[in-house]
Amino acid sequence: MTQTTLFEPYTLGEIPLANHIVMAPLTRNRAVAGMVPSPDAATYYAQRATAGLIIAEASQISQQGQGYQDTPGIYSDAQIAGWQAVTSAVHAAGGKIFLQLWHVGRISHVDLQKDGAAPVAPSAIRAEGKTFVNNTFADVSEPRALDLDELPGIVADFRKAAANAIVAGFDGVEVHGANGYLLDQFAKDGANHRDDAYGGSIENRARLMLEVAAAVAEEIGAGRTGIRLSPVSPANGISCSDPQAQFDYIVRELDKLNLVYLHVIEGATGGPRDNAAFDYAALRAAFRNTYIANNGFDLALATQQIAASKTDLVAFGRPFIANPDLVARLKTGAALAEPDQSTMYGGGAKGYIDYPALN
Ligand code: 8OZ
Repeated sequence: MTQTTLFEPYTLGEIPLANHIVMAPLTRNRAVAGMVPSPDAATYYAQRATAGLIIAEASQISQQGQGYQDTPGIYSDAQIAGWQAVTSAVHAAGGKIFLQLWHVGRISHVDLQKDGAAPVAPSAIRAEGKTFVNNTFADVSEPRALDLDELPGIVADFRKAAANAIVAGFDGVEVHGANGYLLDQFAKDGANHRDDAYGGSIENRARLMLEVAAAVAEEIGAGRTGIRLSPVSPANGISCSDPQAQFDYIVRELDKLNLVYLHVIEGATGGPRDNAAFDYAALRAAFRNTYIANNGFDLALATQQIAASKTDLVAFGRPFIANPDLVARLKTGAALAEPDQSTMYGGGAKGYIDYPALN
């Protein structure tokens, strides 16, 4: 096997990481009443604290930003307290942990919204897609277009959520700009047909994402602010006619903010990696700080991409579900366990905190 730096320490901005392995954010739908992270979440994340960095699951910045049943929030005091238990457990285990900040936009359902309101989106275009609500999969609801004067409130919600995450003890936050959720909906013309300052041109479609990134970085520091993008992923029914030009621009602008990392889902979320031609090296070259690559990595690909300087860190998602000690297993070449699909989303401790580590 080629030499790998995967298991060596790395410094993310000013944050020392034990290795180059990141646990990607994974939606697990186990929040308890009030969308508070479950007490089991502290155990679950602490079990995985040998990752150099954990990025905790997407957490809504407001009730409006919720799109699935039982996903945790980061807008109430009870949610902050719930997350405090998680960050303490991870820090006690020697790990580092960021929180992913999420607004789903049109990928939601009236039954999750205040007073049964329509979910919000750049334009009133319903996505082809499903959400999980009322214990079943359901078509997402017809959204309404956000008014121009509502956008500052969304930026403010992200800003407040970032401040809350720091109060909860997180080492930083990741802005969810990927997978067909609100910020990706604004960025991509398949979902954004606006004719105001937030639609049309590349600059206009990028505006909301860049305003959010700037506000979060101003609030908690650029050294604690990362962002996740998925330029060519069709996840959640999103499409873009000009992803290279759009994301080259976005990343050039993000670089000006000096964000600590750029986390990119390369290809289609969950695979394949080569669904569309895209020059990820151009994004990496435009960004001075840490690049985190994600999607379908195994040890060989991670080793090869780091050696070829295509990425700084590698984020593994699914493999962390059934392998709490993924880092040790990769290091020793031990076999990886396969996750049970039926306990992936929702439920209790089973399929969550009962996957054993190897001794
Ligand atoms: C799986 C199920 C629900 C949401 C994403 C936050 O794709 C998610 C998600 C993943 O980014």
